[in-house]
Amino acid sequence: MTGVVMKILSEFCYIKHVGGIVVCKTKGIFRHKNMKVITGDVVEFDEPQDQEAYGMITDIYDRKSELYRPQIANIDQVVVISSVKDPNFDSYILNKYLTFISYLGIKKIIAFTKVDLIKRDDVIFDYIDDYQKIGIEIFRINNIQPASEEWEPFNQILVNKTSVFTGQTGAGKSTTLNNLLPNVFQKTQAISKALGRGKHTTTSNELFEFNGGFIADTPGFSSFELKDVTPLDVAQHYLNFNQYECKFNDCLHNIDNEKICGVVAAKNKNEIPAFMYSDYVKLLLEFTNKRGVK
Ligand SMILES: Nc1nc2c(ncn2[C@@H]2O[C@H](COP(=O)(O)OP(=O)(O)O)[C@@H](O)[C@H]2O)c(=O)[nH]1
Ligand SMILES: [Mg+2]
Ligand SMILES: [Zn+2]
Repeated sequence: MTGVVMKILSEFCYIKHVGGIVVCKTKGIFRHKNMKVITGDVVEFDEPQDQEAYGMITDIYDRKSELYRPQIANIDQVVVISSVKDPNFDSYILNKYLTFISYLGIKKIIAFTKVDLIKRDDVIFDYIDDYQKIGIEIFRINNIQPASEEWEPFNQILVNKTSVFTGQTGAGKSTTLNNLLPNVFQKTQAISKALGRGKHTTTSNELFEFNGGFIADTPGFSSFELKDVTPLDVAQHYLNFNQYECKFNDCLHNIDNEKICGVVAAKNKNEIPAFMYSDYVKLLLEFTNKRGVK
């Protein structure tokens, strides 16, 4: 039988399959082969026999994507929860993590929260619109009014997908998840609190069923592992820069020659918003320096 690992508690894997949830252990043979089952894995398993309380996982399917902290496999999309105020909108942090999500080969989506805290004509909305203009899917979320119309399209993108929520502390990840999963998510958090564990210890490695797919929370950006990212990775995965053609294959888009670099040409034509390019230059520098100290 085949199923998806929803969570792992010590040696027990909770597997969702067509018939419901079954608890399984992994075979010792996996440890020899250096294979480890993680949350999100699609696995093959034998159901519990007569007297046994648990079944056995017999095989792990190849992963189409993998996040390391928290360790979750087969993620279709990462939703970056980004508040427009408290904490204030920070394009650099956002752009950095959008780059990393693309680097992992995962689709990126932005949900801007706390839109109720700024005026309709606030300049922040121009920045938000720029993401949409360059082709990134964005949503505006007001968690104070979870029943409002804006939630319907947001609900739709989560249908049949495995989505991971991330973002800065205080951006509204948990509040958004509570609004999507009022019963399940809150209950889990209440339990982990009662057990005296940190809020995230039980939830961050757990998939919750939603709209035919799954959702997982993460402790936030700080957990992302960026050390393997090179300046060239940044160049190739930053926002939508890969849609522009450059004369060099390994172009870092930092030579001031629009005949060679399609990105520089697009920037000069204002097709790329200025803040997105200046964040890029800063990011490139951050990762160049990082390599230097390695
Ligand atoms: N005004 C307003 N406050 C929000 C919104 N979303 C979250 N908050 C508040 O922001 C604070 C941090 O939210 P939380 O979900 O704990 O953030 P997390 O650290 O990303 O999980 C809480 O006090 C929430 O009530 C929103 O859309 N509007
Ligand atoms: Mg939280
Ligand atoms: Zn270039």
